[in-house]
Amino acid sequence: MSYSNQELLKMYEQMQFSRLFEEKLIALINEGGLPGFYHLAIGQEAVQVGAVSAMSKEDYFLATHRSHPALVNLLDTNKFICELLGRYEGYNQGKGWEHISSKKEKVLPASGDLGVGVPLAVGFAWALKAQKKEGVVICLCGDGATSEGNVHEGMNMAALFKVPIVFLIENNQWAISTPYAKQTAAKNLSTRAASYGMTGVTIDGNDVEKVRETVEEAINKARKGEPSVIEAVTYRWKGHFEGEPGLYRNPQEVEEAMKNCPVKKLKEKLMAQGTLTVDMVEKIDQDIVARIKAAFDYAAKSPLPTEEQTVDYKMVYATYLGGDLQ
Ligand SMILES: Cc1ncc(C[n+]2csc(CCOP(=O)(O)OP(=O)(O)O)c2C)c(N)n1
Ligand SMILES: [Mg+2]
Repeated sequence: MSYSNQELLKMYEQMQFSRLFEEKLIALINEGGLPGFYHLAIGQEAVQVGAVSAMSKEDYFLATHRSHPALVNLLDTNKFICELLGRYEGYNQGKGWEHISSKKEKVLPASGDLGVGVPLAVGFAWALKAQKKEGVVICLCGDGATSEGNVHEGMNMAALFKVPIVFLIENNQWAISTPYAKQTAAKNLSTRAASYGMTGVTIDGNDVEKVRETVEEAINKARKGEPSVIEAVTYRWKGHFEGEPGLYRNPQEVEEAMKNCPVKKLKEKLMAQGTLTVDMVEKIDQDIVARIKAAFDYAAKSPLPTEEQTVDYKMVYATYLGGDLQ
């Protein structure tokens, strides 16, 4: 499958948006201006951007704790940054950055409980089928999460009940300090699909076009009641969360992986074919930085929750409805 220059440029911009957004988070964390834990996906942008660009308006995305590349591109930037800064206008009224969901933008809530997102996504996809809706759920899941029982039960049910779902396993080769080889004897994770009666494929997760093409095919199959598994292999450049030094791994391994940057790869291809110029690269970066700054400025002026709003917990129990409850 080949994509138009316009589509390729859009994928480049979406990956770069995530990269610059996460670099802004790093700067804020280093300044001491951002408390909490931020699981960055720098170096992994192609997996989620490839998936998001394959989705159509009816489709849903189930996030994990490491989902900025998808979320920054699916959600409203102002409302997203409002949540980051704990503002009432944020998706969860300032109560939970990592569990953002939105009915409007079709983003299903990530769970801090590893692997729990999978049965949740399967249930959601099953509901879409029961309601005879067109949508497919893209269910993101880390390599570490695939060792959780919930994931197996969810995949088994999905295949049995033929629900419209695509399991996208983002194999960044680490689950906190556990390397892939120490958590499973399986050579790759797509082989798991066969045991549930699904098809599975392992692809280069740093090739955004390949991810998009594979997810598009899987979405088409899922719409016909054929769920499947995609393992997209990439690498986590940063610590498990920003600031975690990653002393358990060899710096040379990280350096080696960083040579395979998905954003740089697409940029070089587009420059070589004349679709992207140095001036355009600069302009894209300037526009993204301005967009991020505008959202932070907006959020900084947006009110914090009042004392009463802070203890109004209905949002916590109805995460999927997000701000729509208001
Ligand atoms: C049930 C459960 N066990 C353990 C944890 C702690 N934990 C949080 S993230 C994580 C590793 C996740 O690895 P992976 O699924 O590969 O995602 P990645 O962080 O690499 O994106 C673990 C063990 C948890 N949140 N929930
Ligand atoms: Mg992982």
